[in-house]
Amino acid sequence: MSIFSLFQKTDVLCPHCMRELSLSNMRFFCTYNQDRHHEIFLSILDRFHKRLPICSKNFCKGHGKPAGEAVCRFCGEPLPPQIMFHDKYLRFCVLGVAGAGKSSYLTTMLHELKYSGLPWVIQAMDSTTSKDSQAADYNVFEARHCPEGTKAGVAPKPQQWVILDNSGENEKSDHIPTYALTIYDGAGEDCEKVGDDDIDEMIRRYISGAKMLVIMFDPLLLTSVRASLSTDILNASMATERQTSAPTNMVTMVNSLANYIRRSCNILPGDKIDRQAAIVITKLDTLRDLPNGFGSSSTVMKSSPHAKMKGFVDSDSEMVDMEIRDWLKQQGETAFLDAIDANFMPNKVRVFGLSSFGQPPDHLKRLPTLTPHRVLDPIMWMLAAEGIVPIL
Ligand SMILES: Nc1nc2c(ncn2[C@@H]2O[C@H](COP(=O)(O)OP(=O)(O)OP(=O)(O)O)[C@@H](O)[C@H]2O)c(=O)[nH]1
Ligand SMILES: [Mg+2]
Ligand SMILES: [Zn+2]
Ligand SMILES: [Zn+2]
Repeated sequence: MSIFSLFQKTDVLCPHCMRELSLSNMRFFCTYNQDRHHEIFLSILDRFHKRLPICSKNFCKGHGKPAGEAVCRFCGEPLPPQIMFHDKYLRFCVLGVAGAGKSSYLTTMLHELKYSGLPWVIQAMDSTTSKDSQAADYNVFEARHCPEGTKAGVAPKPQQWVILDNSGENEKSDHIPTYALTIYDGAGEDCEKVGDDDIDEMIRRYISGAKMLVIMFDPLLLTSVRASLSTDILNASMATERQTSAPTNMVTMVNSLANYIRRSCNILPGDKIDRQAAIVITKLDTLRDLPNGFGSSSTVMKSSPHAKMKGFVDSDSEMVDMEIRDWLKQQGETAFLDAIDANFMPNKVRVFGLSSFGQPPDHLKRLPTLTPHRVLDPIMWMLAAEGIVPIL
């Protein structure tokens, strides 16, 4: 793609503030003279051709060259070049109450994505993502410790990734498809707020800008599960400082999360949420040996076929969806399922189950050797919906 034809496509959002970008709401800089960064302004022709402005300063090393840096006019953050050159822009938001397992999931999911055997190169787009994800990855995979709770009240910076697709279908052309990926992991405490107090403006934009919502539920909040699980496993697998000992009603949880999403996306209270939503039951490892858990012969307990098959195996995912719904019914949680169907569009919602760690942590929150289970399933569903991986 030529550098001059950047803005022909529609889907350019600032990855930091999720506002739609056109040439006029970006500022451009010439970066050729390192000591003398200077702003370059768009000419009428630049606007007409939707192209980057060119430095016309006499004696500048960058004279005649297009701007080397762009900044979002709304939030002032620099725009990584990948955000302008990508073929597809994927954005997803991980939501759920405190301690549901969101941050643990993201860390292991990204780790698995890098080593999944899929023909992709995953690169951090900015230095914050690179630094933060390295620290999170080290904490979980090397130091083997559960993540800290995510800070509430303010929007944490979303992670910005880029996927280079080497699957070779385009061998003849010299173009490698690239997908920009923005992932937002909020604090559970923020999602739990009910009532109409203002949601942080930034959090609101991340949620409404997301293509897919990953909504996580902790099975350890179910009364039937708590009754049959050992106290040791229960304590080790809960964010004890954040999750209250009294189990929260799952129905209230779905409804309040749905309202939180509605308020963020300006959806009327009576309307269903028209957004791809993955409903994810976390910490599956704790249910493995329970009499009222999932048997080892169930599909959800078997390893995931998607990455191995380099596509999204729809029949497997439908089976998992069905098994979890059946299981929830057996636990007496029909109202939870009804609440999901009442809030989300039936053809856009799917139930997933996963375990980020594969086994429970110990009482000091230290982790055993990690064996993440089905952590790529929700993202493979999104990639399939975007036409990036085939539906098998
Ligand atoms: N057994 C088990 N426990 C898990 C798993 N994932 C997370 N946990 C437990 O859940 C706790 C909370 O996990 P986090 O990933 O921090 O949860 P969060 O949703 O990010 O929480 P907030 O940041 O407070 O919103 C961890 O400290 C672990 O004890 C898992 O796969 N298996
Ligand atoms: Mg967290
Ligand atoms: Zn911005
Ligand atoms: Zn210049």
